[in-house]
This record gives sequence, structure tokens and C-alpha cells, in this order.
Amino acid sequence: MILESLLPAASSYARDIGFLFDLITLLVGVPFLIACYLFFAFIFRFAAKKVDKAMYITGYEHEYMKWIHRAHVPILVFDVIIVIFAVNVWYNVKQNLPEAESTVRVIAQQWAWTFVHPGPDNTLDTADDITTVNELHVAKDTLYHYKLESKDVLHNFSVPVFRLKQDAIPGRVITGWFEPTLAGEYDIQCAEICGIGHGLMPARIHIETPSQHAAWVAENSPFSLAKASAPELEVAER
Ligand SMILES: [Cu+2]
Repeated sequence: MILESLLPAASSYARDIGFLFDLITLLVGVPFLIACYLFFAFIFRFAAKKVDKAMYITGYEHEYMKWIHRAHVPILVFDVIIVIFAVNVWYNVKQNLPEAESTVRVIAQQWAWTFVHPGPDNTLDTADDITTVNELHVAKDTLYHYKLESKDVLHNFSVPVFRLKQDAIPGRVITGWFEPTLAGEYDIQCAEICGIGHGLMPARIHIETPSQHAAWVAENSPFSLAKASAPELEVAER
């Protein structure tokens, strides 16, 4: 796996996309190298010789055309192979929407990311939601839906370790999914030129074990924060 040697695979579909990457590299790269080899081999071979004026060939005769047609066949077959595998992965990642165990809202704007996490009740758009800037917290082995929005222009929610990239379009809420499979802290990057600060639109994803994540949720829910900053309230409640 070429991609995985450069970047960890941290989502359930990262390896499928890595496989596509390898397949395309192989099926396009090998003919490319053969073509380059022939191109330069002929240049050097015939340039070195002092020959008479080159023969003029239109290349329209069947005798010469067959060298083009014969090369076309494997290229077409490779294209069909790529399309078959790519459609399969595309369907699984983008068109299929497996049932979610949790949902996060991702809001892009010039030039920051806002993430809304469901609080302890695991339901979005309730009073205990946790909102963060440039910091997304998710639990490992949990299937998430994301609701992707943009406040201004086109952005792109890219999580390289997930092999996930999704455009954010102002006026639309785009739903997609991911399932983190590897704990750790990784990059999120806007992958659509969205203005002068585009390069300054990174964020971090924190993939925690379910127990660590539960602790983070408990610690950061607005109610526990209110209690921490106003301990006398807790006494008053009793
Ligand atoms: Cu952006």
C-alpha cells in the first residue's frame, strides 16, 4: 500500500481508497513508463546514427495504425477495471449512508472550522451540545454522520487519514459518514481554495477511545462547565 506508507489509514474505508490509489498508480503508471521508455529509446537510438533524410509516413495505413490500436486495447481494459473498482468504492463511501451512532455538525467559514458535538445525550441541536473551533473530537470505532455546512464560500472538509474529502457549499447541508478506526490526533485541512486565508484553515481531529471520549464529553458539556465555574450554583441546586 503506497498511501499507507505515507499516511496512516484511520477510517473504515481508508484502505479501500488506498487500494484504488495503488490500482490506478499501477494501471496508469506502468503504461506511462513503457511509453516514456519507447519515446526516449527511439530518440537516442536514431539520433545517434547519422542517417539519411527520415522517411515520411502519414501513419494512416493499416500497417502502421495497428500499433496504435493494439496499444489502445490494454488501456481500455485497464480503464474498465479502474471504473468497476472505483464505482464500487464510491458507492460505499459517498452514496451509501450506514446508520449513525452519533452525528457531528461541521461548519466551514473564512477561515476557521466550527464543530458541534452532541453532548452527553448524544443528540445534536440540544442544550448540552459542545461547540469547538478547529478541534473535532470523535470516538474510535463509532460510526458518525457529519452535517457539513458553509457560512460563506465553497470550502472542502478534508481529513487525509480518513481519505475523506467533501465540498462544503453555502446554503446546503451535506450529510456524509465516517468511522474512525485508529486513535490519535491528526490533521483536518480545507481542500478548496476559499480565499486569501485558505492555507490558514487547518484543524485537528482527536480520535479517542470510547471511554476517553466519554470523559471529554462529560468534562466539556456546557452544564459541567457551568458547574465548574460557579460551584456555588451546585450547592444552591440542592
Ligand atoms: Cu476553506
